[in-house]
Amino acid sequence: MNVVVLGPAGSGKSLLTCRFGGYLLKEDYSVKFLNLDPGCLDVPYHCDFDIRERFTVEKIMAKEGLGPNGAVLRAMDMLSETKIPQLDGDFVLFDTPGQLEVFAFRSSGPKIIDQLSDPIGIFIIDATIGANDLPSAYLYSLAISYRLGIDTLRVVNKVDLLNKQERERVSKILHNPKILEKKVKTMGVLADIYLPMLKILGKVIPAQRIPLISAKTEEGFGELLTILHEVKCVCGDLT
Ligand SMILES: Nc1nc2c(ncn2[C@@H]2O[C@H](COP(=O)(O)OP(=O)(O)O)[C@@H](O)[C@H]2O)c(=O)[nH]1
Ligand SMILES: [Mg+2]
Repeated sequence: MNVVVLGPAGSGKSLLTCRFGGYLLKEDYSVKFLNLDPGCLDVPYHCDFDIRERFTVEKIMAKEGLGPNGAVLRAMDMLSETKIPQLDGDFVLFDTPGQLEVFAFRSSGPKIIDQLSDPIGIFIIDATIGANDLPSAYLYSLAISYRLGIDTLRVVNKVDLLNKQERERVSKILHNPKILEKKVKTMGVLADIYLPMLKILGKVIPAQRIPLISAKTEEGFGELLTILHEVKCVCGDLT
């Protein structure tokens, strides 16, 4: 199964790749790890393929006299021309570039995803964004999945950083996003857009299982594995 780990910078893509891969190995699956982030200094797992052996953002900066943003753009264009090796494994995990928006909204993301057979995305929502902003993170995940053309399940990561009340609030909103209605109403003219959107999310989000996980403590990994199996092995339905 080709699993592409997606999420904003710092949401925990690399740590989740490392720890969830380790968890799968302990469960006796064969696992391959691929790092597609040319900008990272280090990854916490042993790579079976590492894009940094071909190019890095740092070297591009030095060689082409570019600043960090220019070099990231250049690196993403180079990534789009890269042939990804086809590796065998029960789970082939792809850790993606730190700057998700550059990966997704330039050609590299869609071109990489196109090379993978039957991929599934795991989109990380960082729990520290706060419960009230879960809908915005969810909408962002939809935009990314749409752009990349990949079926994606969502996880809320870093729940170890939430206290009991915050965790309950996250669970509550995932079960019923419409409880945010009062907050949205205070947002002025854009409420005309947000309110109908919240109604749709109120139907869509509770129908999905969005596990609360921690890449640090490995909480929720069992549930994540179950969902992956259900999505890819049984019915292809994300609910
Ligand atoms: N407490 C906590 N920290 C996490 C978790 N997942 C990632 N981190 C930390 O968040 C930071 C960014 O993680 P990283 O995997 O590099 O994010 P990436 O940019 O998405 O690859 C690192 O300091 C991680 O140790 C988690 O579940 N809990
Ligand atoms: Mg990373």
